[in-house]
Parts: sequence; structure tokens; C-alpha cells
Amino acid sequence: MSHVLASGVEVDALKIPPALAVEPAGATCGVRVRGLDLGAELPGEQVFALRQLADHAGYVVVEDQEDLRAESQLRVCEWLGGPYLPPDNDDGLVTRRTQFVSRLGPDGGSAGQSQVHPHSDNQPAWLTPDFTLLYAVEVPPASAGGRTEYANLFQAFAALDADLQERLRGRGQRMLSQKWGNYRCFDAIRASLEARGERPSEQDEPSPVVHPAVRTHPVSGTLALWVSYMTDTLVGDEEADELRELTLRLQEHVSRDDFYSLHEWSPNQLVIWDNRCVLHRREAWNPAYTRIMVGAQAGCARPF
Ligand SMILES: O=C(O)CCC(=O)C(=O)O
Ligand SMILES: [Fe+2]
Repeated sequence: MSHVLASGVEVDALKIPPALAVEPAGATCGVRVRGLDLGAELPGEQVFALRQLADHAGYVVVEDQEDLRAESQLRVCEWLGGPYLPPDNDDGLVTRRTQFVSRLGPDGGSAGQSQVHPHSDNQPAWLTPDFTLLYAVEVPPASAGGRTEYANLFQAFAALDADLQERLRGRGQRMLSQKWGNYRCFDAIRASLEARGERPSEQDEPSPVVHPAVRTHPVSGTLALWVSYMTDTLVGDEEADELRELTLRLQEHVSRDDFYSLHEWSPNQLVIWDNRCVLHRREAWNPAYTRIMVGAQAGCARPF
């Protein structure tokens, strides 16, 4: 049965070969795909199907990927625009970002086991990754936490009243540095920085990176409210207080539960999410359980 994807395009309007089964995955966005074997060289029509879904759905859960090795993730990255390499000054999650494929866990790696707040990966960089891939090797039972949620930012933009949409179009947002963005978004990173006596301060140089607050998706052209907890402040002519208030208001807006789709992980799933139109956040998990994930990022562009 056809359904409408996050971008507004119907699944039936895409070229999906009959060997693939596609169904909705989350309440607000996402698809689940069966019939793909990413451990093998795929025919072009299947790669094309995966690319179209990744470009329109917000996130794609690819089921039944047994023992998806690093080389296979690299090949998927190459299909999606090439592996993303972070800028040199990216600190806080360096290990994960400098090896385009790396293992998170069992202690959660540098992202830790604690809660992760809404963000888009590497959003503080000028050039940001289109996609993140995350493969579940071993995960806690859903009742022990560790679930990941994806916010549909097309919906978040559409839900603003017309006046506010107008106020935001064409407006910049200044990003935090990667370090202070990670401090804000990863409770585990915050705890380890604070344990070393490090905290953000008024004296810190503001990051030079300014992104659009409303991002045009490069494939569908649909508008996304691309604000997150990696945002320092919106840019504009208003007084500083007013800008701060507007920034906070939008951060609360993109945290609204009704924009989020909950993903409960099972082993052997690869999730590919589209950082251009979804935010993600993750629950803490009970450290008595092991959670091992293998991740990578793909595609790279200057947001507009
Ligand atoms: O563990 C997850 O599900 C997501 C972690 C995350 O957001 C990250 O490492 O950037
Ligand atoms: Fe992330």
C-alpha cells in the first residue's frame, strides 16, 4: 500500500523494485525495508531504491543485515555520496568521526551511555554530513532504554504559524562549536568535561559557523526547521534578549514529542537517517546491558 513519505512524495511515485518490501516505520517519518542484502554488491536498481528512500523518508530501517562488516558500511557510504570526514577541529567525538566506521560500545564509546539530546550530526561544521548510518550489533531490551527517536523537521516547520515562518525564512543561526555542542547534547560528554573543570563561558570565542535556520532539502526542496541544541543563537536585528527567547522557543518546539518517531533497536538492523531533515535523540540505558553499534556518516554539503 502506498503512503506519503516525510518529504511529501508518495512511495508509489518512487522506483522500487518488486523484490523490496517498504512500509512506514514511525509515527511521523521513517520507512522499514526488507529484501536488501547490503553485505553483497547490489544491482543498480536496488541502490537507487535505497537512495530515493534515504532522500525522502527521514530515516530508513534496513532489516535483516547479518554481520554487516565495516567494508559493507563503507560501500553504502560510497553509494550515498562518499564517507564524510569531519573538520580537523572537531573534538569530543573525534574517534567516531575520524574513523568513518567505528564501534560505539559496550560502554557507548565517546557518546557514552547517558541521554543524548536533539541534534543533527556535525551540525557545527560548515560542511555537514547528509546521512548517518548506525548498525545494531547487540542492544539492550527496549525496557532497559537505549532507544533512538527521530524528529520530522518538515513537520516542525509546517507547524509554525505563518508569521513566524516568514520571520525565520532567510535567517541565519549561529552554531555552537562542536565541543560545546557536544557538551550540550551528550550528557556523558558534559559530565566528563565538567569533571575536568571545563564549562562554557562568556569568554569563549563564538563559532564562525552560521547555517540557515530554515533548511531547503536539496532533493525534495521541502523546508525543514533546522534548529537544534547545537544552535547557539538565531541571528537577526532584534535585541539579544529577544533572540535568546526565540532560540529557546524554537529549541522547545523541535523537542515536541509529537514530531518524534521512536525506534526500538533489534540486532542486525541498519538505520540510515537524513541529517538534513531529522533531528535525533537517544535515551540513556541501563549499564547492566551491553549496546554495541557500528556507525558511519556519508555525503557532505553546505546547507542552504
Ligand atoms: O546511540 C544512538 O542511538 C545515537 C548516538 C548519537 O546521536 C551520536 O553518536 O551522534
Ligand atoms: Fe548523533
